Amino acid sequence: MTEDVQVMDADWLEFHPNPKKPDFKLPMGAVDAHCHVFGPSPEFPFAPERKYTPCNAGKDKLFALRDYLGFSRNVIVQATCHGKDNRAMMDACRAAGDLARGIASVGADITRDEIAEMHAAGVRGVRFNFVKRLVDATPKEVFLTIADKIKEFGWHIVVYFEAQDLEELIPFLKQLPTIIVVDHMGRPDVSKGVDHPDFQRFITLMAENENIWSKVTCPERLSLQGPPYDDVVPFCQAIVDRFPDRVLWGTDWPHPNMKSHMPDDGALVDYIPKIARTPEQQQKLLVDNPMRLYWA
Ligand code: 0GY
Repeated sequence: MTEDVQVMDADWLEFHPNPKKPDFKLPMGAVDAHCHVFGPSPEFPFAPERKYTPCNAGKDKLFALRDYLGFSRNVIVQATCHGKDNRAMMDACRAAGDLARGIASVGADITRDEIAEMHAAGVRGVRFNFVKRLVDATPKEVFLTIADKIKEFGWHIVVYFEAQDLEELIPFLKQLPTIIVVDHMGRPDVSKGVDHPDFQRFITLMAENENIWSKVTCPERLSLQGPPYDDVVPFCQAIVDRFPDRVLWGTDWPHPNMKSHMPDDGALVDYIPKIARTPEQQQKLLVDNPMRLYWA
């Protein structure tokens, strides 16, 4: 096999082919603030150091889903299968005009000119990934060097980690000089319940650090019960109720590395009023917060 034919992993689950039309009517200007593009690999090859080879899921399909579900904008997060090659993400941002922003993955050698070029394309942050099955470990000094370089552009830092790693990460997170957005609520173990010290550690972290935001995303990844993911609702509610001005929501399309099932993106939209129960909370979660962070 040559590298220009990048066949998806044998156990790869493709995104839902025909999601339902959501019953929940999104507020005008809603932002899908966590989604990805994969390739398409003939144009944008996956990175040699990737830990998985996905199906192709390019910008055209993402924008079609955006329109179908009723979103106005996307925040496209660099997926690890593209490593630090941000071309597919930046191409999607440019193609969307002002309707998409991006989160990049970069190295400590990134230059001011390269950051400026990314900014012009719509990038507004970098992602630091601590999930061992997705990336090789990066020294904290490297991340601190990157943080120092991007802060003058007003960018923020998205962090992805798993609940068991939070305690060790807290001193590092407190060193970061920008807004920090935590992916998927720090991936709580929902079998332990909202009151467990592990999840309360995350709540306390947000309470004590006003620069820390959370995506209340990915019930399909966190749920032990499966659809309709009711076991994840209390976790999302706890964060939305307490920190309504620091939460974001996204589909996570095309849902990398889902093994149990592939969520219906329309059903995920219908989940929103379960976790943000008032129109005021929904407006902040879906419009005001992402617009302030990505489009101000
Ligand atoms: C997510 C979750 C995952 C993958 C990635 O960049 C990625 O590869 O983010 C995952 O496998 O948990 O947020 O899409």
